Amino acid sequence: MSTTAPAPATPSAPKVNRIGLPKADYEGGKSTLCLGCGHDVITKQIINAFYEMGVAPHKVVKLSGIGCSSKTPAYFLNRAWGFNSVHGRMPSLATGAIAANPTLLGIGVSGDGDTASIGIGQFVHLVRRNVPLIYIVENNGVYGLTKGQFSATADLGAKLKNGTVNDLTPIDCCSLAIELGGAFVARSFSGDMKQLQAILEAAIAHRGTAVIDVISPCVTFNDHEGSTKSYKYSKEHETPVHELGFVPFFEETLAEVPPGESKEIRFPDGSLMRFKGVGRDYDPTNKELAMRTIHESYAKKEILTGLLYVNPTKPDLTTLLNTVPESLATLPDERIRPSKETLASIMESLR
Ligand SMILES: Cc1ncc(C[n+]2csc(CCOP(=O)(O)OP(=O)(O)O)c2C)c(N)n1
Ligand code: SF4
Ligand SMILES: [Mg+2]
Repeated sequence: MSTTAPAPATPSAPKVNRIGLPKADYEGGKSTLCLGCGHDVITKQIINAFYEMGVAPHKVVKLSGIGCSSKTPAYFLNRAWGFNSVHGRMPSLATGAIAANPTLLGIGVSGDGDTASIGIGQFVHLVRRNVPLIYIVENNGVYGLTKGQFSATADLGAKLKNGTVNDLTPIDCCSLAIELGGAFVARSFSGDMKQLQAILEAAIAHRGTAVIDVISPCVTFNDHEGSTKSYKYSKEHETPVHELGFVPFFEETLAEVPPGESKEIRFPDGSLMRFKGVGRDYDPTNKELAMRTIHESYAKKEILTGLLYVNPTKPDLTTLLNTVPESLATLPDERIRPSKETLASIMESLR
């Protein structure tokens, strides 16, 4: 019998991403949402996407309004900047934050109530201005936080648990965003994690507003028979318009969708999205086709998912305004104050 004690196991170093950070650095506080809530799955995919893309957490600003969905920025990227705004007012806050510091990558998380009801006025102007922001609508068709009343995205004929039927026309955040000039408009489903992650990674690569409407079932108030935002209904009706293969700029060779079989779109940072058609001919750069397909699909009760429309060359707000690509807080006095001579000539011009 050997008397030598076995060598103590050396703990293996944690796996890190391309900037040397472990996944734990992309996590946040423990979720307080209901067990099984779709919003928690989206949080997980946000963590995965930022980790895989190697985004430095301190270079991110995360923003939200009010709702269960709007609580979720507390559950990812602990070391990012953050602000939880008033209900429906996240877009104006995001516009200010990004205008003041365009070096930050902005991500806003909202709900269907926060976006399509109280916040609709703010949402439309954010998209119209193409503010550089990843804008996620965690869409469950109800106001989850206030106990499950219909929101403005609830489908015609959808039923609440108590039997109330929705008889108002729904607002479709994707067609609305395309109509307003949105240059990155996607829909996904929290149950389709692979597709959602590819869309989130592409949104990180995009410069401009990236609207991502994610069907995210509310297990407590809207997951029953008669709901059109339940897990069962969404699984049965999800209709991806294409298969997505995202190739980040630093991994040119890795793509699940092989080249040659697909359409390719390049983003400003050099990343690439490959689109392989599924069942129909679809061109995500054709706005009219996108609108028509969304409408036809809705009439057939399909939940159309994918990157529905993209135009990576549309100038974002900071480019349009020609603002300095630096944080205003770090600019020295001599760059933010007009000289005496300039002030004098302005005064002269006003006489
Ligand atoms: C100004 C204002 N009006 C109303 C409310 C009440 N309220 C809180 S959350 C919410 C709706 C949230 O719904 P949604 O954005 O869909 O988020 P979910 O909880 O479903 O994720 C409402 C109406 C509020 N907090 N502030
Ligand atoms: S009430 Fe609904 S939306 Fe809110 S945490 Fe629970 S399951 Fe999620
Ligand atoms: Mg909701």
